[in-house]
Amino acid sequence: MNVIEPKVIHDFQDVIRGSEVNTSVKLYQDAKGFYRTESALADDTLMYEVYHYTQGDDKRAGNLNWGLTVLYPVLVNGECNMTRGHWHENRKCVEFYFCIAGEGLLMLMDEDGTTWAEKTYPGSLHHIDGHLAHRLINTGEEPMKIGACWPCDAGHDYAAVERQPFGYRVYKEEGTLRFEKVED
Ligand code: PAN
Ligand code: ZN
Repeated sequence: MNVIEPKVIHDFQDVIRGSEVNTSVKLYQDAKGFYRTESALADDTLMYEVYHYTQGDDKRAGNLNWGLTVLYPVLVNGECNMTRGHWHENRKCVEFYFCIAGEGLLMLMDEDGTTWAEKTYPGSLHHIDGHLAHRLINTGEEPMKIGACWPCDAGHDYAAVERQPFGYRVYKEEGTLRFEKVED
């Protein structure tokens, strides 16, 4: 029997490594529109990184992506750093998130705009139904690392979240979280 090395290493102390791992980086200049106000943060401030890996056809139904988001502890005029947030284009596609490091919130929104959040901390596991928009928010003091597994044919529907934004914004003021309701 031939025994070979794995193609990919998900080092929980670090990131996902392997020659076929894709990495994307979100800087403040790409993320300005997510926040209620613009801040004086440098345009090249690193907000988050996304690593993802699959093997074979990355659109084939039944195939899976494995991923990692590293969301840095940045405040934008007091508003906690967050991912852009999306529904899956294919609303049938579920996703698992699990927290490896840091602490924060997984904000969820149904198609009526009802918004709530699950706490994330090391070991927390989150099943995200296909009809829920999802966004990560770092409320802590260290990089938040969230692993994920989702179907390759899920797609990302960002436009729907622009039409119907998440119902709350999350601020951290003198160490205390404040949730601000977004008015329609
Ligand atoms: C994740 C997200 C990742 C970045 O891999 O894509 O956390 O969030 P945005 O895509 O909203 O910027 C996922 O949920 N994939 O389906
Ligand atoms: Zn997703």
